[in-house]
Amino acid sequence: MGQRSIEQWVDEVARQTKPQNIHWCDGSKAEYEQLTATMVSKKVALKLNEKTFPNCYLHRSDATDVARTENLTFICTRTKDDVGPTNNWMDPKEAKEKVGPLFDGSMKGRTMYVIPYLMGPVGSPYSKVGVEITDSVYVAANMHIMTRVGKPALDHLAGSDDFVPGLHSMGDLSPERRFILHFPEEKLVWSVGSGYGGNALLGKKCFALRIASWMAHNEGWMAEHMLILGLEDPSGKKTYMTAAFPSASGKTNLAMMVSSLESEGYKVWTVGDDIAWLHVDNEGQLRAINPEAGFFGVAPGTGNSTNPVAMKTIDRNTIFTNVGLTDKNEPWWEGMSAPPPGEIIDWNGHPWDKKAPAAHPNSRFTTPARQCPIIDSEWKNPQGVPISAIIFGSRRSITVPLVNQAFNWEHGVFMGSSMGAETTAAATGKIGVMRRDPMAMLPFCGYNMADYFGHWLEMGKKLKKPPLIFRVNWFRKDDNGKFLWPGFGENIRVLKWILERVRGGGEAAETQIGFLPSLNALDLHGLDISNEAMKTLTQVDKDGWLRAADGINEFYSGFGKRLPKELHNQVSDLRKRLGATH
Ligand code: GTP
Ligand code: SPV
Ligand code: MN
Repeated sequence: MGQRSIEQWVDEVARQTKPQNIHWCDGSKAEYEQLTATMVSKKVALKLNEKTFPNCYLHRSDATDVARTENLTFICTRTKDDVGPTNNWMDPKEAKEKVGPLFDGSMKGRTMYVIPYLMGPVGSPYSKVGVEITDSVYVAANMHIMTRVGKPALDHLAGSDDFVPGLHSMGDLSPERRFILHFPEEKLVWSVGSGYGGNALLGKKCFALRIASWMAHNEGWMAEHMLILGLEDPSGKKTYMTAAFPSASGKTNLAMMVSSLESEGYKVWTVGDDIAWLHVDNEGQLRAINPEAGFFGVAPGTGNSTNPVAMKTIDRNTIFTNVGLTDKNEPWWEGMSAPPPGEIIDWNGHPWDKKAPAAHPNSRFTTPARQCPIIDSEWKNPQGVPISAIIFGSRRSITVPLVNQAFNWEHGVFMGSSMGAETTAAATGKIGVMRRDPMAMLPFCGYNMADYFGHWLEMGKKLKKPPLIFRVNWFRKDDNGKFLWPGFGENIRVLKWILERVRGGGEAAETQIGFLPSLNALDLHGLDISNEAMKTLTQVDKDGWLRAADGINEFYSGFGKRLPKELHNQVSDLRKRLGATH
């Protein structure tokens, strides 16, 4: 944005949106209490059981506003080609003419919250400031948890006007008048007509991924949809890894995993669960910071058997969105526990009839990262943590093995760029549909993905010792549709092999698709899994990969001449290795 001060921008927005009053957020505890009290008095949220879930709230969003809306999300650049075939595009001038009027008087009778926030650790050269203006008290409260609000942001600005403005208004919540617009050329976000998660908490996907990926491309760093974890080995040494999985595909769970090999000394520590900002330091080492301060995690499937760490994180100071409610005034969702006795109110606020889930499949918790019992000691390190491995993963019921190591950086970029993924409830639309989701960034890359692939290739050249790249798949199914791999805490067995590979060990077979663990290379000690299942999980499905290569070629062809030639070469090399004859 041009060098406008926060005050000037706020004045301008207030003149247009006409709020009843303006609240400048300072990020204090007293302010958070005021926000939650307002949520309750305005019936935006219910207070949950103070004994068992102290300082926790339940918010029910509009029933048509429960997930990100990718079809209503646009990147607005002067040149259409700059957003590429995978993004929706609007001309910036037309976008402002069309959507601007939706903000006219949109805050009448409402409070306008001005939220200066810092993305990234305090004192980090990699952190950046955003300012969100919103008329939603729920958004303001969530931003308190997800980002560092107030002083940390103003201190970081140190009088400069270098902030990313994000204007958000609830509008009338009609999907016909819902737009999530990004203007990367002026680092500006406009969002209207949705109060939900990634559509409305503008620091998250809008700034920290879409706008940040554009900035990162220009400035030589990376903004990725990745968790960050530290894997402790028996000697106590930690090795840091990042992993990119699409929405609702296992990042939070992997980042907070309770290792089933803890008695052998392997333990996971959490640095971040959704977004990583990656920079090359002066020594040519890749380093990652978590720009966020909280977790906006998927509730369903989170329980003491799958993710006990998350359960301990969210038992206080947490906002729940679209989960069920028990007669003890506690939150409940599918996969948390057996349904408790007594009446349950579903996410719509009606008595649960058990015909549909009590919690929306994309119901969420918003919780402070500092409450995570295994938060890593380095999670606020201004320099970030050094990254030794990058993992790509997605839901693939067929073809893709449990784990597979790329031959080298370029092959790894190919693996990431061509990743297929089955869709989830995190975005509106059909669930379980296979699509290409490069680096899990399909909905989040703020520019032409061909250029993004080129940027990945360039970044590899700047690294003295590029992290090893892996592809994992916890979601392979058998003929009866059952998962072949137990997942969750057992995923440590795969991380252990990855660690061994990073250290130059770990037995592997060189195959057509990369290095696969040899039959005895994975530590399966104490795990009840059949040899047959393990075989399926670690072998190359030649026909499946030949079909995949066709799909990848088709996907790549959409980018025309802009696609880096290295990637074309990678698909034809893969086809050759698989013995393709045409
Ligand atoms: P976003 O917050 O949308 O970016 O999602 P995420 O990638 O953090 O996904 P999350 O860890 O919240 O997992 C989403 C769903 O997948 C939950 O219902 C989990 O229970 C389930 N899940 C996570 N890990 C595994 C696994 O290893 N195996 C199986 N079968 N399911 C898993
Ligand atoms: C995702 O969809 O990947 C999320 C949730 O992490 S949201 O913030 O809604 O984008
Ligand atoms: Mn996500």
